[in-house]
Amino acid sequence: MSKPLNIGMIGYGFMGRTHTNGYKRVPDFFPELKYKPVLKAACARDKEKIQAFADQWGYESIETDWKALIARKDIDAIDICTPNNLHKEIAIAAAKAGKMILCEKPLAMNAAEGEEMCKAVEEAKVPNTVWYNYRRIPAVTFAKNIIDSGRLGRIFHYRANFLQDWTINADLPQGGNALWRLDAAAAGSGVTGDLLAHCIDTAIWLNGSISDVTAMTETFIKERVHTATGQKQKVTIDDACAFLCHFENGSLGLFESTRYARGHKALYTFEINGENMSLRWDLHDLHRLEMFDYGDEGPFRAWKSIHVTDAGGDHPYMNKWWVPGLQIGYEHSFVHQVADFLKSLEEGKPCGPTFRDALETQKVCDAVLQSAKEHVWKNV
Ligand code: 4PW
Repeated sequence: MSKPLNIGMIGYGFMGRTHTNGYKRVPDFFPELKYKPVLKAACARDKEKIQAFADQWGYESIETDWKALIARKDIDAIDICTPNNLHKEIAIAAAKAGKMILCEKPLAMNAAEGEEMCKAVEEAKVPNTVWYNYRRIPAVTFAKNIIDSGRLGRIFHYRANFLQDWTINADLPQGGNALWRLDAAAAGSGVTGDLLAHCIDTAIWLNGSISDVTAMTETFIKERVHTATGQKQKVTIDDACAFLCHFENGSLGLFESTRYARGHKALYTFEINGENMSLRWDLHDLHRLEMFDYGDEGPFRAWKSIHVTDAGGDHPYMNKWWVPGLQIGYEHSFVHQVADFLKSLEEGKPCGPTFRDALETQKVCDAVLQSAKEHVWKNV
């Protein structure tokens, strides 16, 4: 018999939609799970907008004050989809009220905040997870399984990119609905927390901890009009960031992210090179995992593509969807995260990345930004 898990969603933007879609799809495609998400309430300050969101997506009720949402006895789990500057306060209050928490990435504005959030969820012993969704794209999970099997041998290199071009226009304001990502007061940082954080989360998951970093950042557009004041203000986010690092396993890392790569909307790629095998992946072709296996001989010792739909049931998550050979997409990574979270509740196990896991990513982000500021190597 299914057990309802009442969701209280805070926020209604892009991520509010991706997460809600996850909650809605899970019962149909993962019917074996004991818990079933119920869209109990959606919350935001703007009553009209949150009502429209609730009506469209099927939330039973609305709140305009997140404290009132957290106080409700009929809410089991709080989903935090607000700008980053609200994550800490909401998460700590939700933990104190004994609610489970699913928090949008990055965990916090910085590691000091993240530390407080970890303490709060750990003291309250509430299940928690952070939406680093790319881990749950089947080809990425498959790469993790291959790496964990040891087939790559000693790892030498890891490199990743996350490239976009949506902020090249100097007339774009900072602050306000979709544009809070450009306002350091709301976002904490620019591409480092927004995009590189994804690359770092995946990298740590696949290749282990990062020990030290050296970075450079650039802010190409120095001033933008702030939506709240209508005045030009200094831009303090990083528009672009690149860093080198050492992993604890002795391999070298190379990461780049920007919102100024004309032509790129969401190019997330990574490559890992081991002594026996290399793997590479590209979000634009998300089912393809490219592999070079040095164990292959003669003309077969070459790059190959494994299309993570061909075997259907043999690839992570794929047997939950259609028939072998057919595709799924970006939004399914969120469905998988909901399913894994519900399964972790059944099993009484943590659902990674937990707040504690995401704090490690946050610490790397902090070290990256500090290194860029000081022009020196920084330990994580
Ligand atoms: O979390 C990231 C967002 O803030 C996403 O994965 C991609 O970049 C899509 O939008 C932004």
